[in-house]
Amino acid sequence: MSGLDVEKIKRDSRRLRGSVAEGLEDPVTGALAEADTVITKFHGIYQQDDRDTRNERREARLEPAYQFMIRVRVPGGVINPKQWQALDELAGSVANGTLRLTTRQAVQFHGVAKEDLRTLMRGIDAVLMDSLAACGDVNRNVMCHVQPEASEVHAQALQWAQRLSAHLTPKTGAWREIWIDGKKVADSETEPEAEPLYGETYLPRKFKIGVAIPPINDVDIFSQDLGFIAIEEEGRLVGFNVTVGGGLGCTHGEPKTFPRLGDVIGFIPPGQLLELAETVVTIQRDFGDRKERKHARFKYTIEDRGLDWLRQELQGRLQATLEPARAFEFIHSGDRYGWTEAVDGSWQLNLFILSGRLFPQQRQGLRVLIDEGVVADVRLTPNQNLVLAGVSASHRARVEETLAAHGLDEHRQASPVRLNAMACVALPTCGLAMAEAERYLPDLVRRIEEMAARHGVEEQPITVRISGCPNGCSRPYLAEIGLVGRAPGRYNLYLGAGFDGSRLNRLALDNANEADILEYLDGAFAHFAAGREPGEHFGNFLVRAGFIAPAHHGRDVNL
Ligand code: SRM
Ligand code: SF4
Repeated sequence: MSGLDVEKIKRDSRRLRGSVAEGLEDPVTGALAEADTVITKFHGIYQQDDRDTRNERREARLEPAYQFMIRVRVPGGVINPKQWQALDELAGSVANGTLRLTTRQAVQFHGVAKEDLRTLMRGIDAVLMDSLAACGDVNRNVMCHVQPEASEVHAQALQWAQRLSAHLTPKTGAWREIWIDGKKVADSETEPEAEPLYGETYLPRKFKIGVAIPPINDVDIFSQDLGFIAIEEEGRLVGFNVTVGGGLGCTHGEPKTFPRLGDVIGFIPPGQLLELAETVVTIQRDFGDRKERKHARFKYTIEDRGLDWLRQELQGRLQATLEPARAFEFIHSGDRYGWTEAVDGSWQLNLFILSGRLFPQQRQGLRVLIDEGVVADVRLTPNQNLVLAGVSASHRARVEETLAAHGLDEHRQASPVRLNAMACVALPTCGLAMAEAERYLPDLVRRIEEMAARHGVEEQPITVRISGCPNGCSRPYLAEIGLVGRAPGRYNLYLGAGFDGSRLNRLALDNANEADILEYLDGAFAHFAAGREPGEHFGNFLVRAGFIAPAHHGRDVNL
């Protein structure tokens, strides 16, 4: 993929059409043309192959077992019952039987064959969902804190997240034309439709936006290209602090690439949110690096040009000026499990789903509750978990009993370490994985749980996140214990991030095997058990005690 001229492919694609429709009709291969695999990302579709069978098939002189991953966009993570039923049915009929909840509140199908792509897309379209802009060089799924019914402010913040998503979605008709109705909006003879915000080459790279509501930083606001921190005064949403330039992906051995925390640059009232977001996106469109994709994220534009430059650029383009940032405090970047009562008197239950993977038995349990009508909507959390919302008090017992019968009650008994653990997908579907992540997480967590118990700190919540490569899809550089894949069975170990998502961690062990990682962690736990202050979190302790030096800047993370 690195050899492809992505800018040219975008420009020549006639607003994201390429030859995707023709490729779907080709029965000779299960794959699409290489340039079209760039285009389909903008449609939320990734061409993959089953890496578990790759060598075997190569030896048998077969083409790789091509299959597709489809990411459905779910702004703010809210899914209604009809939509859930459709997703569930498609998972069983055209995907690999699982639904995968992601770290950005979207849903993924894995293992879909080329000939089933249209069936899947029509299935989601029928319930008013789509996958346009779930991937690609555009604004992606907009994240939002997940319990909007907890207060008026939550409900308003969710609405803003959904409006942001709608405002920044590409205007191309290609998604509908290719996947749904085949009606040509543009062909090689006619001019394609206008794409007023993005233009013909879209953004230099992906762009991510999140909305956080203090004191919970579940969306990891400092990892977003553009973040909005809701500011509440006397129970009212008065506006948002704005963060810019977060991002986590990097490449092993390339110090020019690094994770970066977003900077808070000021405050805006709610009415300026859409204009501000659009303006930031156009600044990145105009100034982001279009030559080197590894240097094309907004964080590098800011790093290279500086925040003063950004402020000036904003001033020149915006009607209004940013006010000074208001005070806020985060305490936690995870989910709050269990039942909470909403302002309307209904109840919501935050479940734990290990690595966001819903297997058939778990899907079935959720289906029972949805079909019985006891859940008003399903919400996906930014930590790969799930909230059942709008449950009446009289249905709580029924919900609990059904969940327990289907292996969905881990939130009641799992350890604090397990409840704060995440892994990216990695093998066998991710083409970029260097090591296992999702499939390794249960073993790793078990070992850390045993270790914590040996040191008498098993009641401490500690964030553990594994990514199969340095792209950091599980946000491992913001975990108190972060593992990042180097090679099969080998990881970099990072320690010392803040529990509230406001400090990056730092490299503790380079390219280590499991035994070395566990031995190192054992030492860290021994110190923690002996020296922590009441209420002190693991990452904060390791930094305070000098066990690991703090990362003052993203460039320090890999030093
Ligand atoms: Fe990611 C690429 C999975 C959240 C940084 N990510 C990928 C791909 C599509 C691999 C590829 O390009 O071929 C992975 C598909 C695996 C599969 O088989 O499903 C993949 N990323 C995921 C998900 C599903 C991980 C998960 O376990 O939940 C998350 C989907 C989010 C969504 O719904 O939109 C996911 N990815 C993230 C995050 C976390 C976040 O956004 O909060 C990050 C770090 C934040 C950031 O963007 O800086 C992230 N993914 C990347 C990168 C590195 C980008 C960079 O700036 O260098 C890549 C590689 C790339 O873009 O070239 C990547
Ligand atoms: Fe794949 Fe790497 Fe992302 Fe994991 S972190 S899903 S291995 S790209």
